[in-house]
Amino acid sequence: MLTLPSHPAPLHTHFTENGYLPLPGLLTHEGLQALRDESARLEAAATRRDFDMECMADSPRHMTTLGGQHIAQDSELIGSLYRDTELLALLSALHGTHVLPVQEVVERHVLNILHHPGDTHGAHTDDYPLALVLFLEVPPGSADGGLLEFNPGRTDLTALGKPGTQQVYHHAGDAYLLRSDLTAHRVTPLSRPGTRRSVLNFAYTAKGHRAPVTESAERLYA
Ligand SMILES: O=C(O)CCC(=O)C(=O)O
Ligand SMILES: [Fe+2]
Repeated sequence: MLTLPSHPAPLHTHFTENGYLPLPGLLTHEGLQALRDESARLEAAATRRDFDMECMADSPRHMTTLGGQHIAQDSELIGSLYRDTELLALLSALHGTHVLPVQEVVERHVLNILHHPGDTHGAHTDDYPLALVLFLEVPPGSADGGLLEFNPGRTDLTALGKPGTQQVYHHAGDAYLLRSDLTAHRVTPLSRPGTRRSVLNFAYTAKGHRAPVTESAERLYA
């Protein structure tokens, strides 16, 4: 299912310095295929969302989502990948401290699908400190939108688009790890009809981390 990097130490340094770490090819070919099949099956229960998120500076949400409660009930595959011992060990090595699964079910693991022109996951920070995002489907090229945009070390949403902002394209089967509670981030709008971008977002926490403080997950996934 996964091809784990064999030398995490330099990656830990990179992650600590940038708050973002690309993990190209984290999913094996078979793993990607299995998760694509699973998400295609689960998508029937997903919900269309079109609104502005008040608690995140009214940034737009135009996307189809499936919350963690559905995934926990209906997907043994995703539930067990989320708790995979080797994956947790890798994340702990990358973060430099013991990483824990999130207890709260709604935002523990979610499926986000952008599939219409203009679809976007607007600016926000996450409730939990770590987001592992797994790419299942992506637009053909970086000109088609669906890029991860973030500004390292900046929590204020107004930092997006300002100097230091990065935009990153990922391929299907890639993943990235983001220090998502302390890094303002968004997904740029899809620009072309007929393209899809679907990801699984696995949220993780660490000992002593505070409980979620925003309503954003309830609004997007409940
Ligand atoms: O789709 C992405 O790359 C980011 C997802 C995200 O930020 C989230 O689900 O909180
Ligand atoms: Fe996020």
